Amino acid sequence: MEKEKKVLYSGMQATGLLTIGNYIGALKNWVNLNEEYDCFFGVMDLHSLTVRQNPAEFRKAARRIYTQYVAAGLDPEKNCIYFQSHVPAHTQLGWVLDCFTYMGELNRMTQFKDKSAKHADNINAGLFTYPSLMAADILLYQADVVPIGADQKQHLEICRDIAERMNNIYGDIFTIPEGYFPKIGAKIMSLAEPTKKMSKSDENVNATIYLVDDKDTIIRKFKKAVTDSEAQVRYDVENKPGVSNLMEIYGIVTEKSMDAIEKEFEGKGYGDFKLAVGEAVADALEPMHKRYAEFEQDKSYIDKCIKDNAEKASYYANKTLRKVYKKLGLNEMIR
Ligand code: AQP
Repeated sequence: MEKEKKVLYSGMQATGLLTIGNYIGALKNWVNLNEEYDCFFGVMDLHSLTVRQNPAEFRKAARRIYTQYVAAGLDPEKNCIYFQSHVPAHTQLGWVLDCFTYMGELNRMTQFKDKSAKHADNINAGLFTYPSLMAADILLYQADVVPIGADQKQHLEICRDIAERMNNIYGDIFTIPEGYFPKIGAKIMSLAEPTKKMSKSDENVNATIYLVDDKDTIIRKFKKAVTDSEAQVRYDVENKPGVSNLMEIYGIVTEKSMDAIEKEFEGKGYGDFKLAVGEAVADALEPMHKRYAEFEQDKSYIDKCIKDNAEKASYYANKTLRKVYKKLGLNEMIR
């Protein structure tokens, strides 16, 4: 049977507070796309275990991310928003995919290299096999489209390779997913080191704008953002990475082009520019802050969504898992 709408899958790790990188590179696009597709959005709590978490903070962080998805405008009654750990099929298929993923492929992953360097005391097997669990996340829901930032491109490619490999051996098991990359904003950079990606796990709080930051904090952080000594608002990623990053952020939240921004700040200094960026970002996040506060007042709505969507996600995921097990020749359970 033809699917009525194409399926979209995406998710975020619960490794800390969401940043405007996560928002611009992912969440904002999800909100724009969610009417067009049947959507599954995961809070990827199992993936987050590849880095040591403080259990109490981790539990809160994952719940906060769930609520932020909803506060950003994703309706949990229309979109399946769930915790990865609530659907055991993820790890079950993850194991199967591990058996169809080559060490050489995993060895090439830049995220593994980056994270190994960052957590040299904890280079665990989960970090290494992260891409096959991510492939399971996507393939379980037979996703057609996966909106992601540029940093996840390599992981999506390995997912497609694994799916094609298994389809070639066993026939049609998986839909081959396509990436969806924002035209601008696919990689928002750190405010402190603009040649490095903005990340929620960055230890320098001034490098990152968190979605929970209030207006004063946002403006203060933008004022401190590293730029250059040219004092000209001009888009030139190679020679002016700091200013270009701020221009991208500003352009996305105000929907202005890079040309229009250059004209707007012609003859003005970086002080005016940074203030404008800070105000625009704070204004863009304000509706989300308000809705988030409302959900915090009454937790029962989010509780119900978490429960209902775990069942919904499990239904679809188990359907694919059963198909895979059968194709591989595993004996069915006798009930
Ligand atoms: N700086 C960014 N610019 C654009 N997109 C970004 N994403 C993350 N950072 C940026 C996109 O957000 C989605 C969720 O990412 P994730 O949480 O699964 O993992 P990540 O890419 O490793 O994100 P972080 O914030 O950098 O987390 P940590 O610090 O834990 O590694 C993805 O679609 C990602 O592309």
